[in-house]
Amino acid sequence: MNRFYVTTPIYYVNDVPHIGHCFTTIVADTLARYHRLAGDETFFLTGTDEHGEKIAEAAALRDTTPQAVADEYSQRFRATWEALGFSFDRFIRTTDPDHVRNVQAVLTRVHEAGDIDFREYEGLYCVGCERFLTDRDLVDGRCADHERAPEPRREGNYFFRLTRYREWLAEYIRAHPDFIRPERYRNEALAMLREDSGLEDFSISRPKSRVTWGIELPFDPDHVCYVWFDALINYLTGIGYPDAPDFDALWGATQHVIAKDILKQHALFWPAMLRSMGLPPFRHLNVHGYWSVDGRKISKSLGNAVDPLLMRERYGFDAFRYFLLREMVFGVDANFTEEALVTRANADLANNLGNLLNRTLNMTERFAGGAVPSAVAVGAPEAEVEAGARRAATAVHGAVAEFKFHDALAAIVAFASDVNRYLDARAPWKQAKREGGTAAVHTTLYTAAESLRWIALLLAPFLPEAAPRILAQLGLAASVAPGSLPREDARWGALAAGAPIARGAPLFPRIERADPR
Ligand code: ME8
Repeated sequence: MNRFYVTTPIYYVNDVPHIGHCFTTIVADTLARYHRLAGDETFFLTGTDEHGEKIAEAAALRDTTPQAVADEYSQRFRATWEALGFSFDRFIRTTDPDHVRNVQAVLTRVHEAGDIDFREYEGLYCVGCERFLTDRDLVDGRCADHERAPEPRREGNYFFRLTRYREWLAEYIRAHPDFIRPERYRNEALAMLREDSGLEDFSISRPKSRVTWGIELPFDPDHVCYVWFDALINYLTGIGYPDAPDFDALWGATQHVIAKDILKQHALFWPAMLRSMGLPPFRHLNVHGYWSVDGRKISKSLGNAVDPLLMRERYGFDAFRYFLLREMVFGVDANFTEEALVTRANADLANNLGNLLNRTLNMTERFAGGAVPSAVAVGAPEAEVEAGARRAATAVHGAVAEFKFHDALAAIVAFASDVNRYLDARAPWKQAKREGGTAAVHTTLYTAAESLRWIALLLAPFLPEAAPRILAQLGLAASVAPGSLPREDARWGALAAGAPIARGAPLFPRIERADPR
């Protein structure tokens, strides 16, 4: 049995879910659905990252407790993800008791391995980043990411001896070319590991005199664990580390999905921590680029973060989801505008796919009594459509394996165009007028309907609301069962003739215009 384990970053509870968090979660959800449909044993983990100074600071500003802030924002993420229909198997919180236990167990283990020691440290600290900055992180004396001046700090911290793992890790990344992908991020990780890159051990504790919101170090009750050391371990807790029966099997199938902002922690800190605690590395780290909105960086001060619930209300969540997956080349930055979403949804979903479905259903009512007809006069044009369906399946599977979701969707939509052209060329409305034309009309309509069945199944991981509705309108059971993802050698013609179609509201109505934001 193939296994598949996919994770998103756990999101900080100082922000509300926006297009960026939503995109990563859409990618993970798409992959989880894809693997479930392929029949693989699948686990999908998402959740919230709740400790650290950033949260304590937000609580102090609001005159409340960190726990109250964490509860409120974590619930907000969870409720949003549920409303959007994400199919996660666990929503983890770093305040969950099993996670707290695991972090302490890992700290003990890594400490015993001799990888933690105590040092005085002096430097410039950015609470936004939750770390000491180096010169490279500064622009005009301010943190380049958070645009705030860091604070000078001198304190005793425990350090994880990352530098001990530098050579091993560089070697591992070189020997496993797709461990970190796409390649540009692998190269970035290797650059960070170069001897002259200034790689340092990293601090894993904060003194309680300054921060109390965190997990206490098992070997020194005067310190709490640094939020990143705590957070990364969620990926283990989520699948029942250390003693769940299928932990090892799932761990070996781990696919982390993140954006480029947290590459260093995942590409360097995390594999070294795993090695220190005696676990093998995860399978792949998959890194995507950043979304900007209307050409600008998403920022709280601009208030331009796109609310996925609002997008769902305006355009339907599948249209939003389609746009994000179709527009961003995984690994490269992309820009979001509502105008582009509307243009893309109208061209691909309304005018192409939706049109193919509507005309097939209309003509089935008109020329075949409202039930899927039989294909009785199959010829070269039908064989060509069938070959197109198989090519689309091959393209989808190849693209998903490489995280090229835009290519997968392009292949499905291109196949829908081909079927539209096939319908134009066969012209059932003309075929019907010819003497004895019924067999030809029925064959044409069956071919279109069977193509739509393939399209719906291939689309199901990407558009989980629309795909079952396409199937339902074709008169098929609306559920998409595990194992139903068509491979290139799947049976063509599995759509049973005789089933009554069930035309409903148009699946992808044309969107008239983008709403002003
Ligand atoms: O970093 N474009 O949490 P976070 C694309 N708690 N993706 C974006 C994005 C954008 N503009 N903005 C955010 C943390 N993201 C830590 C993670 S994991 C052990 C701990 C997404 O709330 C993207 O997935 O800041 C990015 O990596 C993540 O949100 C950062 O979320």
